[in-house]
Amino acid sequence: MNFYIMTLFPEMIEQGAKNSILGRAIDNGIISLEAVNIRDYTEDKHRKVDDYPYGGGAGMLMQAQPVYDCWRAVEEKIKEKRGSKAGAKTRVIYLTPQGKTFHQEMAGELAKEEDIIFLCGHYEGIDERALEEIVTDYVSIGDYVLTGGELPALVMIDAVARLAPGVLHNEDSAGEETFYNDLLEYPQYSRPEQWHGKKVPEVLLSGNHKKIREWRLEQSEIKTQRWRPDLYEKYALRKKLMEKLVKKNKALYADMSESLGRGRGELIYGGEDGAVVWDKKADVYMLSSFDKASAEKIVDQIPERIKDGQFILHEEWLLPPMERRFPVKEKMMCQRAVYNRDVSLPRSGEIEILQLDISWLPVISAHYHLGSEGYVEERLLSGAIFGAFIEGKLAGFIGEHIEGSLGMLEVFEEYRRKGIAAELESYMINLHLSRGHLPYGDVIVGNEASMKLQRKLGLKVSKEIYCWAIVPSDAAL
Ligand code: 6GU
Repeated sequence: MNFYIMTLFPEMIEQGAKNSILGRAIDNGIISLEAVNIRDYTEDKHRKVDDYPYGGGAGMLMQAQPVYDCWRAVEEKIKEKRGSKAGAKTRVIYLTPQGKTFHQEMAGELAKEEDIIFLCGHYEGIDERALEEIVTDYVSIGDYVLTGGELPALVMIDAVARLAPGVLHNEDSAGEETFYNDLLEYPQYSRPEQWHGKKVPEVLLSGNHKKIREWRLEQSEIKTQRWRPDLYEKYALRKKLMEKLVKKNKALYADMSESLGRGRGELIYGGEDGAVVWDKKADVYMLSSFDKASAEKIVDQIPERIKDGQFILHEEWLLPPMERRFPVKEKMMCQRAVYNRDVSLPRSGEIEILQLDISWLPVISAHYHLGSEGYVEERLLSGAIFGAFIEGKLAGFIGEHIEGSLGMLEVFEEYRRKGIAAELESYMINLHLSRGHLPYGDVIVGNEASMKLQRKLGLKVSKEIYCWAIVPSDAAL
């Protein structure tokens, strides 16, 4: 990930970024940062970059020419580096108190970019004509006025860079923290066990991970309610719906409650008559209409701009209004299997199960037919596919789907009837339990082999049938 900062004060950027974790990530080559001096591009013989605003008013304005030429040079550099891979125009973020307020989700969005250009203003602003030609995003870091865009650029770079893979060593640590779930972080303690007469809470010394998780959640809730009632309100709404879904039908609605509970689902609508959850990571809409009369209204909760995608319809009566609005191309009828207990499943120990890396792409793609090669590639890169090895040879694999369900199970012909599928699934169930997740999977109606396996491992299979509805993007044209 590469950051380019157009500024009149390059040392300020360099000084600000060279220490701490950000500095380490730069040294390790995980991210790169280049401060470009706008003044180097002025055509003025006195190296002047500002002038009085037409029409009068306080202060000076940065002129269009040096800003524009500086941007051209940066763009040129990026194009050269990308070569034939040149894609869409590089995002150019203008730091200004008039911009949209920066937040965690925006950081997540920007972390997907390969290159980002920041434009730091000074004086009273920049000539509008240059902004019109180069800026893609106007961003502020809060409702107060600073003397320039350098500190805001550093703030944004810090927040975005730490989300890039490999910047934080513990892959999990970017997920489970403040704002991830509309909850503030729980309090933390390190040695010594007693300090200033205060003891570390007993539960943290217990070694009981379930109890610790529960205590931390409770502390987060208390803290959020006290200090950020605005966030707490959002959280409480979601929690209430989750509890309702679990009470109504834990198996059928496991996808929705888990998406919300794992902090990846956004509650688009939640009422007495149904709910719509958007799983941000998988970009899947999950719909539920508790009574037939509300079906139309529930489908209407899907934002207007959505023209295609994947939808999980939990009740059959959602299908007619869905098909009136979207050209549904494919319907996959499923039943839900959930593992309701919190005890791990036993493992034989004879079969080795390992996370598969990207080098397995050809093998997995050749055997997995319910998704594209691109999907398998994404899953492998996310570390979501695991293989069973017998005498060092891959005998089969299992995965976690992008929306969080267990699946992609396949045992190669010559290794069947040896209990490998059960081993793989037990492994995944235990893994999900250790993360505090409810293990669940989708079983395609009529897949008796899978049904039998689920029951054997103690999963409960819903009698209700739900529908995966797929609306391909070209059908929208
Ligand atoms: Cl992005 N720029 C300036 N100058 N002041 C700010 C800001 C940006 N965000 C908050 N205050």
